[in-house]
Amino acid sequence: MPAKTIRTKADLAINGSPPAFAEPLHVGRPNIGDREAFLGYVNRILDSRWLTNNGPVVQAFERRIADYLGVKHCVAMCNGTIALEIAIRALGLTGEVIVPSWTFVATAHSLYWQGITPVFADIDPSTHNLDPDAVRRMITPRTTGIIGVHLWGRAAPVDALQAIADEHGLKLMFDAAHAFGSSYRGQSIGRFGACEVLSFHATKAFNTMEGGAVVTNDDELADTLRLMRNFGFQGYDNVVHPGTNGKMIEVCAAMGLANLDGFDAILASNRRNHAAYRQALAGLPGISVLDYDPAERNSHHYVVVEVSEAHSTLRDDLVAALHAENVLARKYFWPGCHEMRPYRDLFPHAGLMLPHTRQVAARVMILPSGTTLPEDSIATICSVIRLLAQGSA
Ligand code: T4K
Repeated sequence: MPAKTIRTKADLAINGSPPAFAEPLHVGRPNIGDREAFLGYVNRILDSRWLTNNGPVVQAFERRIADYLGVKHCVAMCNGTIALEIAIRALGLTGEVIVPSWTFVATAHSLYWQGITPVFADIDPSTHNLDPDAVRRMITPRTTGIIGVHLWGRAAPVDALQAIADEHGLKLMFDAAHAFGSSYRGQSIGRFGACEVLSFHATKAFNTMEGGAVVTNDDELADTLRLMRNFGFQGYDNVVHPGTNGKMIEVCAAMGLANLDGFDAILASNRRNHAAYRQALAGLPGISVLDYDPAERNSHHYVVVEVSEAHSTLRDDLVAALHAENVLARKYFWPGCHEMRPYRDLFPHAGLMLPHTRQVAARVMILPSGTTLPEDSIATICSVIRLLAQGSA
Protein backbone atom coordinates (compact mmCIF):
# COMPACT_ATOMS: atom_id res chain seq x y z
CA MET A 1 0.00 0.00 0.00
CA PRO A 2 1.49 3.42 -0.92
CA ALA A 3 2.35 5.74 1.97
CA LYS A 4 -0.06 8.55 2.80
CA THR A 5 1.00 11.93 1.44
CA ILE A 6 1.85 14.39 4.19
CA ARG A 7 1.57 18.05 3.19
CA THR A 8 0.32 19.93 6.23
CA LYS A 9 0.50 19.49 9.99
CA ALA A 10 -3.14 18.32 9.92
CA ASP A 11 -1.98 15.24 7.97
CA LEU A 12 0.28 14.12 10.83
CA ALA A 13 -0.76 11.12 12.91
CA ILE A 14 0.05 13.05 16.13
CA ASN A 15 -2.95 15.22 15.13
CA GLY A 16 -5.28 12.22 14.92
CA SER A 17 -4.78 11.46 11.23
CA PRO A 18 -4.10 7.78 10.34
CA PRO A 19 -0.39 6.82 10.29
CA ALA A 20 1.54 7.32 7.07
CA PHE A 21 2.61 3.65 6.98
CA ALA A 22 0.33 0.69 7.66
CA GLU A 23 3.31 -1.46 8.73
CA PRO A 24 6.16 -0.25 10.94
CA LEU A 25 9.40 0.81 9.23
CA HIS A 26 12.31 -0.39 11.38
CA VAL A 27 15.88 0.75 11.84
CA GLY A 28 17.90 -2.42 11.38
CA ARG A 29 15.41 -4.43 9.31
CA PRO A 30 17.52 -7.44 8.30
CA ASN A 31 18.98 -7.61 4.79
CA ILE A 32 18.47 -11.09 3.40
CA GLY A 33 20.65 -12.15 0.48
CA ASP A 34 20.11 -15.02 -1.95
CA ARG A 35 17.40 -17.08 -0.25
CA GLU A 36 17.89 -20.11 -2.56
CA ALA A 37 21.64 -20.13 -1.91
CA PHE A 38 21.00 -19.97 1.85
CA LEU A 39 18.42 -22.77 1.74
CA GLY A 40 20.82 -24.86 -0.38
CA TYR A 41 23.47 -24.50 2.36
CA VAL A 42 20.92 -25.37 5.04
CA ASN A 43 19.90 -28.55 3.22
CA ARG A 44 23.54 -29.59 2.88
CA ILE A 45 24.13 -28.87 6.57
CA LEU A 46 21.14 -31.00 7.52
CA ASP A 47 22.24 -33.80 5.19
CA SER A 48 25.77 -33.75 6.61
CA ARG A 49 24.54 -33.77 10.23
CA TRP A 50 27.37 -31.41 11.15
CA LEU A 51 25.58 -28.53 12.83
CA THR A 52 28.19 -26.75 14.92
CA ASN A 53 31.68 -27.07 16.56
CA ASN A 54 33.93 -25.58 13.87
CA GLY A 55 32.13 -27.26 10.97
CA PRO A 56 33.05 -26.86 7.30
CA VAL A 57 30.65 -23.98 6.62
CA VAL A 58 32.04 -21.94 9.54
CA GLN A 59 35.56 -22.63 8.27
CA ALA A 60 34.61 -21.53 4.74
CA PHE A 61 32.92 -18.42 6.17
CA GLU A 62 36.02 -17.53 8.20
CA ARG A 63 38.22 -17.81 5.10
CA ARG A 64 35.87 -15.62 3.06
CA ILE A 65 35.74 -12.91 5.76
CA ALA A 66 39.50 -12.94 6.29
CA ASP A 67 40.07 -12.64 2.52
CA TYR A 68 37.45 -9.92 2.17
CA LEU A 69 39.12 -7.83 4.88
CA GLY A 70 42.69 -8.73 3.94
CA VAL A 71 43.41 -9.95 7.45
CA LYS A 72 45.17 -13.18 8.47
CA HIS A 73 42.66 -14.61 10.93
CA CYS A 74 38.91 -14.48 11.36
CA VAL A 75 37.67 -16.33 14.45
CA ALA A 76 33.88 -16.55 14.11
CA MET A 77 31.77 -16.42 17.25
CA CYS A 78 28.11 -16.72 18.26
CA ASN A 79 27.67 -12.92 18.57
CA GLY A 80 29.63 -9.68 18.80
CA THR A 81 29.27 -9.33 22.58
CA ILE A 82 30.79 -12.76 23.32
CA ALA A 83 33.49 -11.96 20.74
CA LEU A 84 34.28 -8.74 22.67
CA GLU A 85 34.37 -10.62 25.98
CA ILE A 86 36.67 -13.30 24.64
CA ALA A 87 38.98 -10.80 22.93
CA ILE A 88 39.21 -8.72 26.15
CA ARG A 89 40.12 -11.84 28.13
CA ALA A 90 42.56 -13.11 25.51
CA LEU A 91 44.40 -9.78 25.60
CA GLY A 92 44.62 -10.03 29.40
CA LEU A 93 42.86 -6.74 30.09
CA THR A 94 42.19 -6.08 33.80
CA GLY A 95 41.59 -3.12 36.12
CA GLU A 96 40.32 -0.21 34.02
CA VAL A 97 39.79 0.00 30.28
CA ILE A 98 38.95 3.25 28.50
CA VAL A 99 35.91 3.20 26.21
CA PRO A 100 33.51 5.77 24.81
CA SER A 101 30.19 6.17 26.59
CA TRP A 102 28.68 7.03 23.20
CA THR A 103 28.33 3.43 21.96
CA PHE A 104 25.97 0.46 22.26
CA VAL A 105 26.00 -0.73 25.87
CA ALA A 106 27.62 -4.07 24.88
CA THR A 107 31.00 -2.32 24.62
CA ALA A 108 30.86 -1.40 28.32
CA HIS A 109 29.08 -4.57 29.44
CA SER A 110 31.70 -6.83 27.88
CA LEU A 111 34.21 -5.34 30.34
CA TYR A 112 32.02 -4.95 33.41
CA TRP A 113 30.62 -8.49 32.98
CA GLN A 114 34.10 -9.81 33.69
CA GLY A 115 35.03 -7.53 36.58
CA ILE A 116 36.83 -4.83 34.57
CA THR A 117 35.87 -1.17 35.07
CA PRO A 118 34.85 0.63 31.88
CA VAL A 119 36.15 4.19 32.15
CA PHE A 120 34.26 6.50 29.82
CA ALA A 121 36.14 9.04 27.74
CA ASP A 122 34.49 11.83 25.77
CA ILE A 123 34.04 11.96 22.01
CA ASP A 124 34.80 14.47 19.31
CA PRO A 125 31.32 15.84 18.54
CA SER A 126 32.13 16.18 14.85
CA THR A 127 33.05 12.50 14.38
CA HIS A 128 31.11 10.86 17.26
CA ASN A 129 34.31 8.85 17.92
CA LEU A 130 36.73 8.91 20.86
CA ASP A 131 38.67 12.15 21.32
CA PRO A 132 42.34 11.14 21.87
CA ASP A 133 42.89 14.04 24.29
CA ALA A 134 39.95 12.89 26.37
CA VAL A 135 41.40 9.35 26.38
CA ARG A 136 44.70 10.69 27.75
CA ARG A 137 42.84 12.44 30.56
CA MET A 138 41.27 9.18 31.75
CA ILE A 139 44.49 7.13 32.06
CA THR A 140 45.32 6.03 35.63
CA PRO A 141 47.80 3.51 37.06
CA ARG A 142 45.01 0.87 36.81
CA THR A 143 44.44 1.38 33.07
CA THR A 144 45.40 -1.66 30.98
CA GLY A 145 43.75 -0.95 27.65
CA ILE A 146 41.67 1.14 25.29
CA ILE A 147 38.73 -0.05 23.21
CA GLY A 148 38.07 2.28 20.29
CA VAL A 149 34.67 2.03 18.61
CA HIS A 150 34.24 2.76 14.89
CA LEU A 151 30.83 4.32 15.42
CA TRP A 152 28.47 4.30 12.44
CA GLY A 153 31.29 2.49 10.61
CA ARG A 154 33.36 5.70 10.61
CA ALA A 155 36.87 4.85 11.74
CA ALA A 156 37.97 5.83 15.23
CA PRO A 157 41.23 7.87 15.32
CA VAL A 158 43.28 4.70 14.94
CA ASP A 159 46.78 6.19 14.71
CA ALA A 160 46.30 8.63 17.60
CA LEU A 161 44.91 5.87 19.83
CA GLN A 162 47.75 3.53 18.88
CA ALA A 163 50.27 6.27 19.77
CA ILE A 164 48.66 6.71 23.21
CA ALA A 165 48.60 2.95 23.77
CA ASP A 166 52.29 2.63 22.81
CA GLU A 167 53.29 5.58 24.97
CA HIS A 168 51.57 4.16 28.08
CA GLY A 169 52.11 0.44 27.48
CA LEU A 170 48.37 -0.21 26.98
CA LYS A 171 46.62 -2.78 24.79
CA LEU A 172 44.45 -1.35 22.03
CA MET A 173 41.54 -3.17 20.42
CA PHE A 174 38.54 -2.00 18.42
CA ASP A 175 34.83 -2.60 18.60
CA ALA A 176 34.18 -2.73 14.86
CA ALA A 177 30.57 -3.90 15.25
CA HIS A 178 29.38 -1.20 12.81
CA ALA A 179 32.37 -1.27 10.52
CA PHE A 180 32.25 -4.34 8.32
CA GLY A 181 33.17 -3.04 4.88
CA SER A 182 34.61 0.26 6.19
CA SER A 183 38.11 1.59 5.68
CA TYR A 184 40.62 3.77 7.53
CA ARG A 185 43.10 5.64 5.31
CA GLY A 186 42.14 3.28 2.50
CA GLN A 187 42.79 0.06 4.42
CA SER A 188 39.97 -2.24 5.50
CA ILE A 189 38.89 -1.99 9.11
CA GLY A 190 39.81 -5.30 10.72
CA ARG A 191 43.59 -4.91 10.66
CA PHE A 192 44.08 -2.34 13.41
CA GLY A 193 45.07 -2.59 17.07
CA ALA A 194 45.75 -6.01 18.58
CA CYS A 195 42.42 -7.19 17.16
CA GLU A 196 39.05 -5.93 16.00
CA VAL A 197 35.62 -7.28 16.85
CA LEU A 198 32.81 -7.50 14.31
CA SER A 199 29.10 -8.01 14.89
CA PHE A 200 27.01 -9.86 12.33
CA HIS A 201 23.74 -9.33 14.20
CA ALA A 202 20.51 -9.43 12.19
CA THR A 203 20.27 -5.64 12.34
CA LYS A 204 23.71 -5.01 10.84
CA ALA A 205 24.39 -4.19 7.18
CA PHE A 206 25.89 -7.64 6.80
CA ASN A 207 24.36 -10.31 9.02
CA THR A 208 24.56 -13.97 9.96
CA MET A 209 21.29 -13.70 11.98
CA GLU A 210 23.33 -13.74 15.22
CA GLY A 211 27.09 -13.77 14.96
CA GLY A 212 30.35 -11.99 15.41
CA ALA A 213 34.06 -12.46 14.95
CA VAL A 214 37.45 -11.39 16.18
CA VAL A 215 39.80 -10.54 13.33
CA THR A 216 43.53 -10.19 13.82
CA ASN A 217 46.92 -10.55 12.15
CA ASP A 218 48.41 -12.03 15.34
CA ASP A 219 48.88 -15.83 15.00
CA GLU A 220 49.29 -16.48 18.71
CA LEU A 221 46.25 -14.39 19.64
CA ALA A 222 44.16 -16.20 17.01
CA ASP A 223 45.17 -19.59 18.48
CA THR A 224 44.17 -18.43 21.96
CA LEU A 225 40.83 -17.05 20.69
CA ARG A 226 40.05 -20.38 18.98
CA LEU A 227 40.77 -22.27 22.20
CA MET A 228 38.75 -19.87 24.33
CA ARG A 229 35.63 -20.02 22.16
CA ASN A 230 35.56 -23.83 22.51
CA PHE A 231 36.05 -24.46 26.25
CA GLY A 232 39.84 -24.49 25.82
CA PHE A 233 39.78 -27.85 23.99
CA GLN A 234 42.79 -28.87 21.92
CA GLY A 235 41.63 -32.03 20.18
CA TYR A 236 39.58 -34.58 22.10
CA ASP A 237 39.63 -34.73 25.90
CA ASN A 238 42.49 -32.21 26.21
CA VAL A 239 41.62 -28.91 27.83
CA VAL A 240 44.63 -26.59 27.70
CA HIS A 241 43.05 -23.20 28.39
CA PRO A 242 40.12 -21.70 30.29
CA GLY A 243 37.28 -21.19 27.87
CA THR A 244 33.61 -20.74 27.19
CA ASN A 245 31.14 -21.58 24.43
CA GLY A 246 31.46 -18.81 21.87
CA LYS A 247 31.05 -20.90 18.72
CA MET A 248 29.18 -19.84 15.62
CA ILE A 249 26.75 -22.48 14.31
CA GLU A 250 26.78 -23.77 10.72
CA VAL A 251 23.41 -22.22 9.76
CA CYS A 252 24.61 -18.75 10.80
CA ALA A 253 27.77 -19.17 8.73
CA ALA A 254 25.56 -20.24 5.79
CA MET A 255 23.55 -17.03 6.13
CA GLY A 256 26.87 -15.17 6.12
CA LEU A 257 28.06 -16.83 2.93
CA ALA A 258 24.76 -16.12 1.16
CA ASN A 259 24.73 -12.51 2.38
CA LEU A 260 28.35 -11.90 1.47
CA ASP A 261 27.52 -12.70 -2.16
CA GLY A 262 24.81 -10.04 -2.02
CA PHE A 263 26.79 -7.45 -0.04
CA ASP A 264 27.50 -5.19 -3.02
CA ALA A 265 23.77 -4.85 -3.65
CA ILE A 266 23.22 -3.98 0.04
CA LEU A 267 25.93 -1.32 -0.17
CA ALA A 268 24.42 0.17 -3.31
CA SER A 269 20.95 0.30 -1.77
CA ASN A 270 22.27 1.89 1.46
CA ARG A 271 24.18 4.50 -0.52
CA ARG A 272 21.06 5.37 -2.52
CA ASN A 273 18.95 5.68 0.63
CA HIS A 274 21.55 7.82 2.37
CA ALA A 275 21.86 10.17 -0.60
CA ALA A 276 18.07 10.44 -0.88
CA TYR A 277 17.75 11.36 2.81
CA ARG A 278 20.55 13.92 2.55
CA GLN A 279 18.98 15.50 -0.50
CA ALA A 280 15.48 15.59 0.96
CA LEU A 281 16.63 17.10 4.25
CA ALA A 282 19.21 19.51 2.82
CA GLY A 283 18.83 23.11 3.97
CA LEU A 284 16.27 22.33 6.68
CA PRO A 285 16.76 24.62 9.69
CA GLY A 286 18.39 22.81 12.62
CA ILE A 287 18.74 19.45 10.83
CA SER A 288 21.79 17.75 9.38
CA VAL A 289 22.45 14.21 8.18
CA LEU A 290 25.88 12.88 9.14
CA ASP A 291 27.99 12.44 6.04
CA TYR A 292 30.44 9.66 5.20
CA ASP A 293 33.90 10.56 3.90
CA PRO A 294 33.81 9.83 0.15
CA ALA A 295 37.53 8.93 0.32
CA GLU A 296 36.77 6.01 2.67
CA ARG A 297 34.57 2.92 2.36
CA ASN A 298 31.49 2.76 4.59
CA SER A 299 28.36 0.63 4.40
CA HIS A 300 26.15 3.77 4.79
CA HIS A 301 24.00 1.55 6.99
CA TYR A 302 23.23 4.23 9.57
CA VAL A 303 21.29 7.33 8.59
CA VAL A 304 22.27 9.57 11.50
CA VAL A 305 20.25 12.77 11.82
CA GLU A 306 21.54 15.47 14.14
CA VAL A 307 19.45 18.33 15.45
CA SER A 308 21.26 21.60 16.23
CA GLU A 309 21.69 22.88 19.77
CA ALA A 310 19.31 25.76 19.13
CA HIS A 311 16.49 23.26 18.45
CA SER A 312 17.09 21.12 21.54
CA THR A 313 13.56 19.71 21.98
CA LEU A 314 13.14 18.93 18.28
CA ARG A 315 14.82 15.49 18.38
CA ASP A 316 12.32 14.03 20.85
CA ASP A 317 9.40 15.72 19.05
CA LEU A 318 10.59 14.21 15.77
CA VAL A 319 10.94 10.72 17.24
CA ALA A 320 7.43 10.94 18.73
CA ALA A 321 5.94 12.20 15.46
CA LEU A 322 7.73 9.57 13.38
CA HIS A 323 6.67 6.75 15.72
CA ALA A 324 3.07 7.92 15.41
CA GLU A 325 3.49 7.51 11.63
CA ASN A 326 4.87 3.98 12.17
CA VAL A 327 8.44 5.09 11.40
CA LEU A 328 10.40 3.58 14.29
CA ALA A 329 13.32 6.02 14.36
CA ARG A 330 15.79 5.25 17.16
CA LYS A 331 17.75 7.43 19.58
CA TYR A 332 20.91 5.28 19.40
CA PHE A 333 22.83 5.49 21.73
CA TRP A 334 20.94 7.80 24.06
CA PRO A 335 21.49 8.49 26.92
CA GLY A 336 25.11 7.22 26.71
CA CYS A 337 26.36 4.23 28.71
CA HIS A 338 27.38 6.43 31.64
CA GLU A 339 23.70 7.26 32.20
CA MET A 340 22.57 3.62 32.21
CA ARG A 341 21.85 2.27 35.65
CA PRO A 342 24.85 -0.02 36.27
CA TYR A 343 27.30 2.68 35.20
CA ARG A 344 25.39 5.61 36.68
CA ASP A 345 25.62 3.86 40.06
CA LEU A 346 29.33 3.23 39.51
CA PHE A 347 30.23 6.76 38.36
CA PRO A 348 27.46 9.17 39.38
CA HIS A 349 29.50 12.19 38.21
CA ALA A 350 30.88 10.73 34.96
CA GLY A 351 28.82 13.21 32.93
CA LEU A 352 31.07 16.05 34.09
CA MET A 353 33.87 14.60 31.97
CA LEU A 354 31.57 13.89 29.03
CA PRO A 355 30.15 17.22 27.80
CA HIS A 356 30.25 16.26 24.13
CA THR A 357 28.70 12.85 24.74
CA ARG A 358 25.82 14.50 26.59
CA GLN A 359 25.37 17.07 23.84
CA VAL A 360 25.35 14.52 21.03
CA ALA A 361 23.12 12.07 22.94
CA ALA A 362 20.41 14.75 23.15
CA ARG A 363 20.50 15.51 19.44
CA VAL A 364 20.78 12.32 17.43
CA MET A 365 18.24 10.00 15.87
CA ILE A 366 18.64 7.16 13.37
CA LEU A 367 16.24 6.69 10.46
CA PRO A 368 15.21 3.43 8.76
CA SER A 369 17.28 2.25 5.81
CA GLY A 370 18.31 -1.08 4.27
CA THR A 371 17.17 -3.10 1.29
CA THR A 372 13.59 -3.54 2.56
CA LEU A 373 12.75 0.15 2.81
CA PRO A 374 9.74 0.69 0.52
CA GLU A 375 10.28 2.93 -2.48
CA ASP A 376 9.18 6.51 -1.91
CA SER A 377 9.05 6.03 1.88
CA ILE A 378 12.04 8.37 2.28
CA ALA A 379 10.06 11.22 0.72
CA THR A 380 7.21 10.67 3.19
CA ILE A 381 9.51 10.31 6.21
CA CYS A 382 11.30 13.51 5.22
CA SER A 383 8.05 15.40 4.76
CA VAL A 384 7.19 14.62 8.42
CA ILE A 385 10.61 15.87 9.49
CA ARG A 386 10.31 18.99 7.32
CA LEU A 387 6.91 19.95 8.77
CA LEU A 388 8.19 19.72 12.34
CA ALA A 389 11.57 21.31 11.67
CA GLN A 390 10.03 24.27 9.84
CA GLY A 391 7.49 24.65 12.64
CA SER A 392 10.26 24.82 15.24
CA ALA A 393 12.42 27.34 13.34
N1 T4K B 1 29.19 -3.02 19.83
C1 T4K B 1 28.41 -2.16 19.17
C2 T4K B 1 28.93 -0.79 18.84
C3 T4K B 1 27.12 -2.56 18.76
O1 T4K B 1 26.33 -1.69 18.09
C4 T4K B 1 26.67 -3.86 19.06
C5 T4K B 1 25.36 -4.28 18.65
C6 T4K B 1 27.55 -4.73 19.74
C7 T4K B 1 28.81 -4.26 20.11
C8 T4K B 1 27.18 -6.12 20.12
O2 T4K B 1 27.05 -6.98 19.01
P1 T4K B 1 25.98 -8.24 19.12
O3 T4K B 1 26.28 -8.99 20.38
O4 T4K B 1 24.57 -7.67 19.11
O5 T4K B 1 26.31 -9.05 17.90
C9 T4K B 1 20.30 -3.78 18.21
C10 T4K B 1 21.09 -5.05 18.02
O6 T4K B 1 20.53 -6.13 18.78
C11 T4K B 1 22.54 -4.93 18.35
O7 T4K B 1 23.20 -6.01 17.70
C12 T4K B 1 23.14 -3.64 17.80
N2 T4K B 1 24.50 -3.44 18.22
C13 T4K B 1 22.30 -2.47 18.26
C14 T4K B 1 22.82 -1.18 17.68
O8 T4K B 1 20.98 -2.64 17.79
P2 T4K B 1 18.40 -3.16 19.86
O9 T4K B 1 18.21 -3.41 21.31
O10 T4K B 1 18.20 -1.79 19.35
O11 T4K B 1 17.55 -4.21 19.00
P3 T4K B 1 15.98 -4.26 18.70
O12 T4K B 1 15.49 -5.59 19.15
O13 T4K B 1 15.30 -3.06 19.25
O14 T4K B 1 15.95 -4.25 17.12
C15 T4K B 1 16.19 -3.09 16.36
C16 T4K B 1 15.11 -2.94 15.30
O15 T4K B 1 15.28 -3.94 14.32
C17 T4K B 1 13.68 -3.06 15.84
O16 T4K B 1 12.91 -1.98 15.34
C18 T4K B 1 13.18 -4.37 15.26
C19 T4K B 1 14.05 -4.63 14.05
N3 T4K B 1 14.33 -6.06 13.85
C20 T4K B 1 15.18 -6.67 14.72
C21 T4K B 1 15.48 -8.00 14.55
C22 T4K B 1 16.41 -8.70 15.52
C23 T4K B 1 13.77 -6.72 12.80
O17 T4K B 1 13.00 -6.12 12.02
N4 T4K B 1 14.08 -8.04 12.60
C24 T4K B 1 14.92 -8.72 13.44
O18 T4K B 1 15.19 -9.92 13.23
O19 T4K B 1 19.89 -3.64 19.53
